[in-house]
Amino acid sequence: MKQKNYKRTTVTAALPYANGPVHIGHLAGVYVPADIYARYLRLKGREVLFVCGSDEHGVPVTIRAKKEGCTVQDVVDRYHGIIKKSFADFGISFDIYSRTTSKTHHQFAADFFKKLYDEGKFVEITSEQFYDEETHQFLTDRNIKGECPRCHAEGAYGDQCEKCGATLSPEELINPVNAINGNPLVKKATKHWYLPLDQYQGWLEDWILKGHPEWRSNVYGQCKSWLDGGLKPRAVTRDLDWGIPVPVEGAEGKVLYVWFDAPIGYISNTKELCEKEPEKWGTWQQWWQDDETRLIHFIGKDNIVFHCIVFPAMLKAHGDYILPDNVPANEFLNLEGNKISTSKNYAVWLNEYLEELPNRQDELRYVLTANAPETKDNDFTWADFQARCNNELVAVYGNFVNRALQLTQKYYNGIVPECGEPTDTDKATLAEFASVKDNVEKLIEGFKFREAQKEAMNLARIGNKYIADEEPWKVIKTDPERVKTVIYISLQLTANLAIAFEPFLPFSSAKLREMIGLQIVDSGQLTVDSCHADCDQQSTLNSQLSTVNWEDLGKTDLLPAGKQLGKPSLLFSKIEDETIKFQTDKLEATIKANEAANATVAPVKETVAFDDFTKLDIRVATVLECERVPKMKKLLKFKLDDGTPKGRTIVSGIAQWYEPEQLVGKQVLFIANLAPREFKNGLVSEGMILSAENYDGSISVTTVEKPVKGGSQVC
Ligand code: B3M
Ligand code: ZN
Repeated sequence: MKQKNYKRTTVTAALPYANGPVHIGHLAGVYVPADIYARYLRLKGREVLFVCGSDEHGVPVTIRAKKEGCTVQDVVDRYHGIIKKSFADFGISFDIYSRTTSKTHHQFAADFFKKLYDEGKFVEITSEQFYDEETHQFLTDRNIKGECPRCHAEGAYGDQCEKCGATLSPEELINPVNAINGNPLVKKATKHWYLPLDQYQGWLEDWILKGHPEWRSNVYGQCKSWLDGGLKPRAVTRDLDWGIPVPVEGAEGKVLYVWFDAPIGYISNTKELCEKEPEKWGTWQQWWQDDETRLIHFIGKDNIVFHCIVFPAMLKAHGDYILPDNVPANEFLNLEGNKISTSKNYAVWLNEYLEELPNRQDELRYVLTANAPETKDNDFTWADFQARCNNELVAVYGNFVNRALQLTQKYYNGIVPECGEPTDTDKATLAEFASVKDNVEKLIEGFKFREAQKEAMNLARIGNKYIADEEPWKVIKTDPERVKTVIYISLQLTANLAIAFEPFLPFSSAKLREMIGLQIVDSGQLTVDSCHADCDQQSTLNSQLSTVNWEDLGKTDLLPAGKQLGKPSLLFSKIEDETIKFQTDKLEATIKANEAANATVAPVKETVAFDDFTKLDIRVATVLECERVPKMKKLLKFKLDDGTPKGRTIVSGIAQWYEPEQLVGKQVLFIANLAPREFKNGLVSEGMILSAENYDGSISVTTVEKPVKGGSQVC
């Protein structure tokens, strides 16, 4: 298909729910790829608007508020702040990050609804829905709980069972109740407005299936299966007290469905920006209603239907709007083999990452892109993070740049030397460089970011190999003229790397550019304190700065001979084992805590009569000796002071949980009148030591709170 030449691009990134902080899954799936794309376009000198904001409506925020015992407004205010800061900290260069509780958005979304309503684009349907008679509330799917009809787990939601993953409707739940208070539910009639997607079926088939065969296969495939299944009308309003009130008489207690208002947020946030800085951004209509504008939605795979089917149908119903040209949705990122989960706190939260690994934004951006879930679900592991940082960023990119800059300092006081006659190797190296631009471009424009970054890293590999093969540190003794050429070429490669990595690793590119005095067109803001370059160099280097852009990539004269470079410092440093261990321990602890929270208590055994209970003689003894039993791995042999001159021997199967010496001197509980038991090797156990099992199956010996005399009875 021929690509149309667009004048400008509107890039959107899914609006994250303000019901928790953002984690690496969000970053990998949506925000890093979107940011690479937006930065790349800016570097190319294209007109681009990168828009996002918090999604502050919907049920999840209301559930969070109930859980935390605060108002919904408190929840969204808090998480909006945290999320916005995390994005800025990671260099996600939105031109605007606003929120769906803004006045502009409420007005815009209500007007959008009203226009469709007035033009008769909705159908009104009255249906029976679950109702809590005590609180006088209709309940949304998420607020209904019950037994899963598939796996019979308790506590499945009205839209999904988290145990077996089944997609459900509340009608299917066995014994549905109000998830908040456990009240039983009745069915009651309620009226809602529906977008009749069935009426858009033919149009959507033409537009997507015929018009966009180039979309990623996961996106195209999901659309096709929705279309093949036949579209049905979808409710765009809900009975809820949090959200944008339905702007129609007689609709009290109803709000716009969150998935109706959230995508409109892309447009209203654009409007907010354009109204704030009209000279810079022009009108919002330019970004949303002009045929010369290309619209790209970055999202995760669970949002495909809304961005490819529902939102386009809304835009079509409204008229005037452009439609997305591409929707490069990613699959999911797992964490150490498990699903990332906000509700189970199983994630690497961006705010915590930066506290624990300060100034390492680019390391995370790099690994998330290298492992991006573009075609299938992928796994993030800390071991892989460490390996990629140390073996690629430090050992290849960082090492090459550091060698080139340090040698320039050492031999030429930081001044770029003259280039002599290039050898065949020099020419081949430079030619390889020249081809990188086209490759990276094609890949980025085809939304293949992991391949594109790999290509940029290959550039660093070429440089690393070149300098290692040419060995300027040896040649300097025999042929100092030749070294000038080798260093000259190495410095050109260095400058190329600063450009090639700019969309991917903006922090280290900024640092590198400062060291070599290379100014680039603005690819997007970085927060000042997170750009850790040595800023004193700025003043001395400014006079020699030349401004480059993406088109300069591949050039071999970016740093002219005679140019004074700044003081070099390391671009990356190694990630130590302790750092990784800290992170993996933290995840393990979360898993344990979740297991503990879910652990079920064993059912209580049949009742026994008091007389039966008194038949057991439970006593306290002091452990005199404790040792392992040869050839019987599970057993520990105890010599106990049970108050008798002879003492007592008990054998217990707890060797897996204790070192024998840990128990010597401890007071333990034991059953004194249990019939003796003989083991295969002739060993006789005269009773049983009592212990308790933990949720993870580990064993803890029971003991007394204050020392007592050996043989004292437990009553
Ligand atoms: N907030 C769902 C999500 O975060 C939703 C996206 C809205 S984009 C318009 O996955
Ligand atoms: Zn289930």
